[in-house]
Amino acid sequence: MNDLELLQYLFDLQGFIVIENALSAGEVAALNRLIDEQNLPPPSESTRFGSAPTLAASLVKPEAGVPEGEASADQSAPVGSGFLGWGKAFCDLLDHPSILPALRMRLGDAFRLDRLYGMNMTKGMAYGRLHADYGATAPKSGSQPGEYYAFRPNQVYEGFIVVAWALSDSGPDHGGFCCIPGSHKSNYKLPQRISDEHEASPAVVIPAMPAGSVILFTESLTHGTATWQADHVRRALLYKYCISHLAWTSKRVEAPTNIELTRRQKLLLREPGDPLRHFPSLFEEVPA
Ligand SMILES: O=C(O)CCC(=O)C(=O)O
Ligand SMILES: [Fe+2]
Repeated sequence: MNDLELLQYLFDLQGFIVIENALSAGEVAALNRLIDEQNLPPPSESTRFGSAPTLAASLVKPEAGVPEGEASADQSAPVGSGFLGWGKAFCDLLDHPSILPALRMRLGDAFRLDRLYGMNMTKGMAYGRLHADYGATAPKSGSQPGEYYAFRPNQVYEGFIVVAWALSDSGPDHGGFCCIPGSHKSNYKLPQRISDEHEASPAVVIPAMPAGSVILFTESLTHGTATWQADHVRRALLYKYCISHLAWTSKRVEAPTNIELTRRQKLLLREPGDPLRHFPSLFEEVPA
C-alpha cells in the first residue's frame, strides 16, 4: 500500500489525517520568526491572527457558542491577504509538496483556497466549542445529514478541507485542535451532553501534532478546540481549501502585493468557477 492509499483510507475513516515532519525544523523556525516580527496582540486579546479575507457579518443568526465570522476574533489588523503578506514562507505553504498530493486526492485537479488565519493560545485559554459545518451537526437547519459526505463511485464530496500547520507542539498533553473521529459520517446531531462538556468526553480526541506536523480535516468532522494546558504558546496556521466551484463567503483572499506568487499559488486565490471548465487545473504543465 502506498502512502497516498493509506492517507486516503485514514482520511475517509477518521475525517482527518496528521502528517508528521511535513515541515523541516528550519521551515518551522522561519515561520515563527516572521510571526514574532509582527508584534501581534497577546493571545488573550486575540486568538486569531493574520486572517483573510476579513469577513462580512454572517447573514444567518449563529447558533449559541458556534464561531460566527472566523475573522471576528482577530484583532491583528489583517489586510486582504492576511499573513500571506508577512513573507514568502507563508505563500509557499499554499501548495507545499507535503500536502499537495493529499489535497489533490481529496479535491481533484481544480481547487481553491477560500480563507486562512492563524491561531495562538496561551496556558489556560479555552476556546471553541465542538462544531461541524456540514451534516447533521451543522448550524444550518437546511443541510441534509451527510449531504456533503455522500460517497459516490470512488469519490467523496464534501465542503471544505482545513490544512492546519502546527508551528508549536500540540496534542493530548497540551490541548488545541480536538475532534470526534468518524463524526463526519454520523447521521445524528451531536448530543448536548457531549457538547456541554466536550473536554470530558471519551469520544473527543486531541491528535498529537509535534511542531512541523500538518493536519488535514474535513469541515464536516465535528471538531473544536480544547483548553491549552502547555507552558509554551500554541501556534497554528489554518488554510481552508475547497473544490473550485465552492465558496464560503463572497470575499476572497487577495494575493500579497509584496511577494511574487507562482502560477499555481495565483490560481489558488482565483474566483470560484466550475472545475476544469471555468477554473483551470492546478497541475497542468504550462509551456514557459
Ligand atoms: O484548530 C483549532 O483549534 C480548531 C479551529 C476551528 O475549528 C475553527 O476555527 O473553526
Ligand atoms: Fe472549525
